[in-house]
Amino acid sequence: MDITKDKLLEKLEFFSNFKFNKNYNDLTKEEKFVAITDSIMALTSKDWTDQLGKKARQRKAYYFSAEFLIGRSLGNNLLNLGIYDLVNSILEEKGDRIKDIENEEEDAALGNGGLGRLAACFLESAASQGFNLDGYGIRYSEGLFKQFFKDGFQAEEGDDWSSFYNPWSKRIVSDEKIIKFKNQTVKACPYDMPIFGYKNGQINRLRLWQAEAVNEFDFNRFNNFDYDGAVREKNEAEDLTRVLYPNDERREGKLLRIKQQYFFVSASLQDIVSNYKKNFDDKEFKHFHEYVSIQLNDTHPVIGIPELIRILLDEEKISFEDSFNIARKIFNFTNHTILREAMEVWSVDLIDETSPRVLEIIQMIEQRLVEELYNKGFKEEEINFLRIVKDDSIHMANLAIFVSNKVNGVAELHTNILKNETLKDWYGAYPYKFTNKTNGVTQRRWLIYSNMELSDFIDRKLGSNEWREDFSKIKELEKFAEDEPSIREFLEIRKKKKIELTEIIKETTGIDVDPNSIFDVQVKRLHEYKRQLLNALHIVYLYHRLKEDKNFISEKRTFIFGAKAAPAYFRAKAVIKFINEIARVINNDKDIDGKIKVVFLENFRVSLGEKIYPACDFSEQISTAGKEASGTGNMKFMMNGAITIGTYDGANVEIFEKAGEENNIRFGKTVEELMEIKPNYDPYKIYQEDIYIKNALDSLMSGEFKDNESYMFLDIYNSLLKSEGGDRADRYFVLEDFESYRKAQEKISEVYKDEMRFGKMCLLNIANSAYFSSDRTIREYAEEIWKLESHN
Ligand code: GP0
Repeated sequence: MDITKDKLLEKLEFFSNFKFNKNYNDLTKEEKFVAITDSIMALTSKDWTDQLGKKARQRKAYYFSAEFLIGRSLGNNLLNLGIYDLVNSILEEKGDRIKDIENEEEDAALGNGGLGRLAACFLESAASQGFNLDGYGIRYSEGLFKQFFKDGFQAEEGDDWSSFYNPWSKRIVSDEKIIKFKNQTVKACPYDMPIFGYKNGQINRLRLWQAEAVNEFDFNRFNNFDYDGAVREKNEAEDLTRVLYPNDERREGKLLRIKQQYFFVSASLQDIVSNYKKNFDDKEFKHFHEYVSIQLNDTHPVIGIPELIRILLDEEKISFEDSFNIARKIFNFTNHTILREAMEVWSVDLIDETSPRVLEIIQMIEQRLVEELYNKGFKEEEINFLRIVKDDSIHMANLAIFVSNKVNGVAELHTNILKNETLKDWYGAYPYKFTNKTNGVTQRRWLIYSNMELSDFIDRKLGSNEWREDFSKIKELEKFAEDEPSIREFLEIRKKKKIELTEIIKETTGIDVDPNSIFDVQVKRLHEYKRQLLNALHIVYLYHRLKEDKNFISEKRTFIFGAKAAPAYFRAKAVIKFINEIARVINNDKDIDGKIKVVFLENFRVSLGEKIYPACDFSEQISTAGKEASGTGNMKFMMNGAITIGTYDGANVEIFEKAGEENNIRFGKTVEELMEIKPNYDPYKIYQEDIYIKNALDSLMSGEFKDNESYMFLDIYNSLLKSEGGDRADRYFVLEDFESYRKAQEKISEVYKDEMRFGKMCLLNIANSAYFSSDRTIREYAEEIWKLESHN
């Protein structure tokens, strides 16, 4: 790929004329964004086409995921193609700033949070390392809702992300597939996006399916004045891929959702099978597994297992036995959570309503499971516990584990909990299937692209930019941990990124924050187990102390939040309102001399994250131990030098281990300790015995913070102190960990005060972040699960 300035200029002018009947210089910023992206697509399309042809007969892995949280693509694609600086200089010559053009791009928010963003990082890392990993998913016409605040309450609106123009994908009509449900037949139309590897010429593919009607328009109905009826089939088909379900880690048993899942895996498997037939002469599919490996991202695509068997059995006339054995070699399954409410269970009715034949095949698989366990010497109750079909429901995780070749958790602690608790009977039956793959994030987007200043600093210090490709070299930064001038330079860069964020805060919220204050940040989905409430109650505590004594803390603090709550998750929305109220009261209280400020940024998303991670001093990773499977935000912060204030949970454990506990702040009870406390846990006692905790909680009820009669604060208060409907009070041990968190927070001021010490700690976090690159994660998947070779 050789993209030169001349070629770019030529294409820019061409697309300006072709698309808009204008010269480039007369385009609006939005049109310029389109002309630039079209030019990139045009200049890379020959290579892409060539590679598709070349790879058709190579082994590939496919990442099946209902979510790909891509965010923006322009900046990252330019970076990976090695032309960011070139395009930057062309735009400068034309009087534009590249960042302004980048800001024109809508985020492709086709995912909820960590799980979807992980999928996007994985595709990028695989391409960058020359692995044939393609993605398959859904092209939702509405991405994750946009969030805004109305009187401090979360409100949502649709995210019509692709209506203007979506330049990164190509609709490939000739690869359409037909999907048959029990009572409906639709077309699946593929939209292909290129995934550019970092300066290696590799282009992989993300194929997202959109549902369309087989017959868009019924002429006769229209002619008989039945206008709605004329387009009914079209609307019903398009409804299938209209929305991304905004539930994160809580699931809804909705017919539409299981139909979405079946829709995209059926289309993807048909695609894989038909390509195989096109490229290989193997009617019996004897070598299929030598070319195909599929990773199931959580249980969402698990219905693909019986669907593949259906295709092989019914359409390719392979025996059930052989089809089943092929499936067993091809599929692998990743679990992302141990939360009960997140394990997908579908009623038999719903599966039947989706595809009766798939239901039959699930029952055949179930038969195999029972036989196999019986032959292993399992007793009846033991077998019953592991059944796929139980009480008229299909347990998707059981189906996945039984058939998959490998099953993995996403951090060491998480995988151990799977083996020893959540899935211990499965582990007993099939120990060799279980493996850990600690998550990672791509340093290209989250460090090199998001924090160019810091990246240039690293180049200068290491005297080379090799670390950008081989991230293990980042370790060499350690040499500068004691070097005062380097630390000063480093702190200056951090300051610059903080000032930039300050400007965004001012623009979007009107709040003035001091860039010299400590930036303490918690950005992630809002969920009780993530414990934004612990953070909030601590802020209230600090505020109460400051009211008594303005000098209670020496360093100014800015608490920054970003979080979307699932629209139906009342308590999560209550916490948003609570934090917004805290912000309103504290930011306007003259008594405390601006010692603390609280900022809740609206609509947290990938493109906002890119501006937040580099500007953070302390990264809040405060989930209840055992609940956050891995966390990936923690890694994005670490790579940018933030210090983690965190519990012993998920990948935090590994962060502490790699970067040293002395360079981070650990607090809170461990999983084991909580298990011991659990039977006799009494949060009410803690509340009564600690006046500050009591005051903080009482602020929910006293009118100090107001919830506009929504009863939201009562709900929060009750959740901490009263057991309700079988749930313990304070299920997530907020009060239990409060004291320890308070001490950890004190340590923040202490650490920050000593600039050199603080800078050194930050630098050591970056230097030890190599393990958290998704390049490392993907290498492990490629070698141990997918058996792929690098084409780099
Ligand atoms: C897990 F089950 N995760 C789910 C889900 O529905 N959505 C989701 O984002 C997350 C985990 O909570 C995680 O710990 C993990 O790192 C991520 O999946 C990727 O494995 C997020 O912090």
